Amino acid sequence: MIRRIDLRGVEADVDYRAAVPRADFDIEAAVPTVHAICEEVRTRGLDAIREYGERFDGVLVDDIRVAPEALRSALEQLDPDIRAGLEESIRRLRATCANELERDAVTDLGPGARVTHRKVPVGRVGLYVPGGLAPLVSSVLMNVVPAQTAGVESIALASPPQKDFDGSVHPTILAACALLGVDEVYAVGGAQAIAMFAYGVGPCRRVDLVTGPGNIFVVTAKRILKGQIGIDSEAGPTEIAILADDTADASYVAADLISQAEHDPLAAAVLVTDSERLAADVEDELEKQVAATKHVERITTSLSGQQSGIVLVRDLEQGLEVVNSYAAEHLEIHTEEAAAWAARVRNAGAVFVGPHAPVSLGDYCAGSNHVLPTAGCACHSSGLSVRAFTKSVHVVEYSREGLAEVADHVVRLAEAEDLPGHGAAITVRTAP
Ligand code: HSO
Ligand code: ZN
Repeated sequence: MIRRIDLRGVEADVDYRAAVPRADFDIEAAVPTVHAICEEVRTRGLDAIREYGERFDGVLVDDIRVAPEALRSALEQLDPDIRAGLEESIRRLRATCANELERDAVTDLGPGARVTHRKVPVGRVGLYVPGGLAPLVSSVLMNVVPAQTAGVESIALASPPQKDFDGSVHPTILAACALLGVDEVYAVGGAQAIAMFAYGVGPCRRVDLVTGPGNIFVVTAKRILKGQIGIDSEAGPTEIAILADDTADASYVAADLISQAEHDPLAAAVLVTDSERLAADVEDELEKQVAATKHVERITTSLSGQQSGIVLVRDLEQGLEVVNSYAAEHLEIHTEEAAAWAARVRNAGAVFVGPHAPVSLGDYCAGSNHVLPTAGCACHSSGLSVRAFTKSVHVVEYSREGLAEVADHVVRLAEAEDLPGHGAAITVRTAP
């Protein structure tokens, strides 16, 4: 079901990314189609949005903005156990987010010379919540809570219209919005939702920043419209990598690989281990556990795809190199001294340390965020956090004395760049 990739004989300094490839998630190939969708939305507005809803989601939506009563009644009808779960998740997320808030950094550089690095929330954000293979209600919380904690004033949320719910957004997603006090919700999915946010269409004003995961259309639209709007990382198909030694419990490892394979036939599940025994036991466990789970087909496709595998390494040092170059969305560490290995991880969207911190805990209730960079982007990008919804501005305050102190340096540097006008803007103030 899952292939083995033996890297034990491979010398250092190789590009391990090539040895453990991702699934085909070809954003560039989708650009022409998605570009056309964005242009239609830009030029034809609501009509285009409604037509794409009919074509891609199978339902013609009358009013794309969800009515306030629909939000209220979704919350009233929410199963109390699900509500309790959402509330616990919100409580934990709020606690970590509150702790992430950054203060302004004020630096005094001498008398009358101050620079403040001021943290400012983004004004208006558009949050995307997928509704495809599963309505990801937890993603509502993962987007909204950090945005609210950052102090974002205006939050709009879009999720695909559901045929089974009269073209509205899935009721559990609506209930979560109501629970969080988000009242601007649109039944719009895919690339058209991102274009709506970027251009401002019908009842939806343009936003400054779009965040949230999505399918190839959503991710491609984010790439095309980046610049027009800010985006978080490009979150593609889910990935889990596990670094494990002989002490790992094969039933835990297999369950965790399956948990993320469950998302998507393109999801990647990668075990990196120096233990033949563990590799064999995980293979047996996968056979057993997959047969007993619900979404067998999707999971089997994911686990048997080129993007998944059991990678055999000489030792954990080589394993660490592999996981650092792979830069997984989620990385679990099941080894002795797991925290010490985790501390040496540079590239991962989130790291889960030891046998009792599975990714699915992080998906719902750990207090961490589950909107994370995929496709190796963890080597340069971060997952959602309060910081993703915050900009910073340098505020420069100098007095005449403060300016005089540094004036000669500025003038000389300006001369060196043959920009005497720059220097003159200093001397006009400081010349006696
Ligand atoms: N593992 C997904 C998030 C998710 N899981 C939502 C369940 N619901 C991507 O990080
Ligand atoms: Zn998940």
